[in-house]
Amino acid sequence: MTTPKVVIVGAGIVGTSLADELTLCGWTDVTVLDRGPLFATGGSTSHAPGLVFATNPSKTMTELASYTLEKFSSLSHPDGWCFNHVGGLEVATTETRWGDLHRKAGWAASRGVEYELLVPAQCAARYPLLDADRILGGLFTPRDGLAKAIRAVEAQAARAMSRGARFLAHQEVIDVVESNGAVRGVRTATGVVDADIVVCCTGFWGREFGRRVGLTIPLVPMAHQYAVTTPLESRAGANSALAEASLPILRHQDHDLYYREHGDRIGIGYYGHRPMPTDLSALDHNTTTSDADMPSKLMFTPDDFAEAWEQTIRLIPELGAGKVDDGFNGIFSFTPDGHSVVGEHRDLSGFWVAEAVWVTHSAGIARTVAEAMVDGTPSVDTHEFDLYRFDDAALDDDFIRTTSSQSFVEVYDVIHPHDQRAAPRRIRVSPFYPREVALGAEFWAPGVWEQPAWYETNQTVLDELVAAGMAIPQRDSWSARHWSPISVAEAAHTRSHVALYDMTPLTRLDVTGPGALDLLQRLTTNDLDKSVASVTYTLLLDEMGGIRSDLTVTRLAADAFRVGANGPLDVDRITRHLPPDGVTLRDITTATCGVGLWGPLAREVLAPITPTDLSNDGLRYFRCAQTTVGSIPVTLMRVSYVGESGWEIYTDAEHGLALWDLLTDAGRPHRIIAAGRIAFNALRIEKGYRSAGTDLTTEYTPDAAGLGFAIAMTKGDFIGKSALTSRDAPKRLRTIMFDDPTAVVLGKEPVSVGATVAGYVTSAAWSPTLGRCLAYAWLPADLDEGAEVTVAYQLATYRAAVAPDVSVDPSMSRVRR
Ligand code: FAD
Ligand code: THG
Repeated sequence: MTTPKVVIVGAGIVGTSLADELTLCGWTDVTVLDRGPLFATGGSTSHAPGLVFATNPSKTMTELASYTLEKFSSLSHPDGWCFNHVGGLEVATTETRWGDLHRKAGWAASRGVEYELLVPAQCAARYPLLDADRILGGLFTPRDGLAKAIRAVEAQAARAMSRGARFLAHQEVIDVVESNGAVRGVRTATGVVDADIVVCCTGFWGREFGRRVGLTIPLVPMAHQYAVTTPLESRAGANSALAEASLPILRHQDHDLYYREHGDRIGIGYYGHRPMPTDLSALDHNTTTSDADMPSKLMFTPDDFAEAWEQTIRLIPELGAGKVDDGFNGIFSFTPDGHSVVGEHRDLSGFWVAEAVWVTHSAGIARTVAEAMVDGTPSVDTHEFDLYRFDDAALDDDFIRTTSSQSFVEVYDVIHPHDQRAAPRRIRVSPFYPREVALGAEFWAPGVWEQPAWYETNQTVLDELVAAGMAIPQRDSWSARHWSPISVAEAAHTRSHVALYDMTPLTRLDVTGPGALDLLQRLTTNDLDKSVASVTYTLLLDEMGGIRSDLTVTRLAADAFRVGANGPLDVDRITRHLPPDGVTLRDITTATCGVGLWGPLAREVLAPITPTDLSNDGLRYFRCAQTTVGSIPVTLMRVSYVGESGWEIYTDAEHGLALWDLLTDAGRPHRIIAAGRIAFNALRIEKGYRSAGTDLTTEYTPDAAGLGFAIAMTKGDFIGKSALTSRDAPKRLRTIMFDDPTAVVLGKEPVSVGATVAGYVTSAAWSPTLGRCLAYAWLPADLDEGAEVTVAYQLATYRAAVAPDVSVDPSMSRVRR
């Protein structure tokens, strides 16, 4: 059997792991080229101290790390171990960190990572060098430990070579050869190496390499300090030269520090210094390079380490008698959101990227890329590290530099799920922005769009509701961050009166042309061949039947569809499936704007200012009308993610302010308010609506997610259809309701049935209608409604019960009224 010719550029841990994984799949025509010597190439892997902590906010990244460390354990190398399970210990010196360690323990619990929360004396028992009086406790993870990165490279390379792969040193790839939109090979100083597939595994050189093929790979090479101390008397003879270490790897994140043993010395890594972005053009000739073969190793800058040393001596007093013996500033990649960058170039077929990958996730990412290449669909959800997850506006140089530096600064910080970056901000604002500012909007910018989270001027609405007897429990300090009780009042007011929601950031696409219907029918699950003016809720699946996203599709004309999507990944998916002709895709998001006008009084607001018959029969639920509001041309869609009667109203961006003003004027007699994202989220959870990326991922099928109604098995073929019938669904997305009205969770908490962790929360919100927190959780399929569960949140355990899927308006009487 002939398999594709693969050239991997870069023989670091990522390129080599990929060669191993590909050859394991039977793709044996693999050539790995590196500009440096083999296998200490001079890249980041050559000197990585190799600490592996599997626990991570991302479920997928936890799984990829777990795979990596178990795989490395199973590798054999003549010089000794490739992975040493010394265990991992993170210590807390502040209450906030101690809460955070409980949060991490929760992630570990629901993902099958062994862990133990330890009191200070237990920490000191595991790590006798610690001053136990300085710490509040620790999180111990026994399967974590040290990867011997170079050995893991050599062991995997040897295996790959035994299956036919070639590794070539001193082969700098200077160009990619392409024709007709596909790669044909790579060029080195000595000639062209033919290839059907080229994979960019060039580590922190990735950004530069991507430029050769017109691709922005958003990463910044950043220096990070690593030092090794003089020997510790108490550790003399504690570790054999072979073992190197027996104490757990240690993290002291309150001061951006981590530690491992090197025999009787301690290695110290530091993230607390100023960000040090590195100019690659200077590297190869850099006189500050401490090792001729190591462009990734810059001279140690002791001044930047002063605080690290001071804090280290406090935590590990015995080091006070010693000093830093050796150190360097090592370079590796940081990205705008801290995640890797992985995928195939959309406009150059056969060009793949696996960049900004830590040793920790290297084998897992390599396996994922191999699956994507060989099988077409990876076995894990990849949206967090997909090459195309970024908005175009986030691929600007300044944005990448600023946000990636911030990723460095925050790498060990306690990050709240709703923390917002300080800069750059106001990259994209809706036309309503000045009005939102005037209303005291508190803005969030999870991507590049500014979005009101709540409006301070709605304090009056809150005051009234409280005066009328509404009780909004005080929150604990963690869940009170980035939150205001005003948001609860906004949600309640939407259910009792009417509110305006800014929908401008929702991705809107026009798919038009004679092939438009066929394309969307093949790409999505529901039947879109309905009458003009229909709106349809439909799903994008992967080839294995897992959910990639959910969309609304509006048929504006026989050959014209308006797609409401969830962001750049949906655009990428559709773009990749465009036929050579017959379909035009246009992203109209920034050229247009929109509001959701929802609530029992929405009809009273809109009817007087539009000629369209808004009665229930005039414009039915899930139908659209192209009409006017005042004299503004608009598209009305009778859709409501908050589960109230009303419309999404879209117009061209230049009419935005006028539309806002018309609606607020018309709404004044009905006490219209503007409401923000927190209210929006609470209302959609009350209504049972899911959110792609958090509640929905490719790990789960539509039936499991409660979205079987959006599948039209009787229409023609669509992507993922054939897989649906055979896929097992042991879990279901369920709604749970907490017993205690003051209990609030934020997402990703473990959910137990009896004493067993059985699932995890995806999203949650405090429901004004029920006076309780509601959450979605992936739970065993056989749990009955009413079944009791417990949820671990910080240091508390909350009781909750499996609730009906839809808490508010299950009969649809509100939305259809
Ligand atoms: P690299 O190892 O840099 O490999 C890229 C290769 O591409 C290089 O060999 C380079 O020579 C080659 N190359 C580049 N351009 C070309 C070209 N044009 N033609 C041919 N070849 C080319 N990670 C952890 O998980 N745990 C840790 O504890 C940890 N600690 C770290 C401490 C320090 C001080 C540093 C610097 C990094 C640390 N990391 C750690 C990060 C980790 O080392 C890197 O993320 C990882 O090694 C990257 O692997 P890679 O294969 O992508 O890149
Ligand atoms: N508005 C528009 N497009 C969107 C969203 C939106 N696209 C992305 C995302 N949000 C899609 N999510 C949903 C989720 C649920 C519903 C609409 C969009 C919804 N569901 C009805 C239900 O489940 O009862 C569908 C009923 C039906 O199929 O008839 O309304 O907010 N434009």
